[in-house]
Amino acid sequence: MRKIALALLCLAAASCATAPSAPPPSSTPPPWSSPPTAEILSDPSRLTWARLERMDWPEPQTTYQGYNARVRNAAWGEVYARGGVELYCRDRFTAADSQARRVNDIALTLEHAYPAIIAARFFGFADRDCEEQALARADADKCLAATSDLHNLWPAYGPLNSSHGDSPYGELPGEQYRRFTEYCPDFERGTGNAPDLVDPTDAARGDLARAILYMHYVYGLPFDEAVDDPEHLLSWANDDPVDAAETRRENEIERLQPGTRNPLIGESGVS
Ligand SMILES: [Ca+2]
Ligand SMILES: [Ca+2]
Repeated sequence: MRKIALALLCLAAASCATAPSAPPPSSTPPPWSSPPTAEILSDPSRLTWARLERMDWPEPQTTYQGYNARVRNAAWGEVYARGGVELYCRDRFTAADSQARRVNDIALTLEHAYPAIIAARFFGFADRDCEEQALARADADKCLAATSDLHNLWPAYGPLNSSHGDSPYGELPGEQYRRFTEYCPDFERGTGNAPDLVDPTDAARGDLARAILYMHYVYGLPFDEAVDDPEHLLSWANDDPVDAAETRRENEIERLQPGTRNPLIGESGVS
């Protein structure tokens, strides 16, 4: 800017002829330089692995011991007592739907974001009820706590829950893998030669990412079977920030599982 101003002054004043000459104009733009890394990392709204590592993660929950009727009743009768949002299709359901565990004539089930069988195998069991020990180093307490932690349980239509099964989440190219389109606008499931992945709709991605990150940092569960690329968890959490429904859900879970608030969902009681 100063050089331009000086040049303009020089046009009007011959005395400038003796001033140090500016470098000759060049058609080559200056080399592009990236913004300082510190600037990116200081953005408090963006998650990074470094920030996740530094977070104050809770201890495993001790309210529920295994994925049984008690935790299912807590989910439908407490967390979703006033209704909620179906995970994959984002349909709202009412308190009555929650009680009936059915909406739009489709069964509502509880989906484990981090598949229960994969968590159980990690803790040394062959079944998701953590009963059939498969490894000498089996940890029944962790297995029961992880498979019944409410943070990992989401209301989902039964057929979509079954379709996810224990396949990893990921991103599928294009939109040709949409399934259940008669009632669900954007549930993508790789079939045939496509990767064996479930690609959740944008509004569900952050919810799932925050749940899977919680399961990793609280229970030590590895990412590799839950998501095809852990970097998706960062971008999904960043691109689908916490909303009022997710905060309400977290407040209920914190009430039922004291001391286990997911630090990715803000301060206790703050929306
Ligand atoms: Ca896609
Ligand atoms: Ca969301």
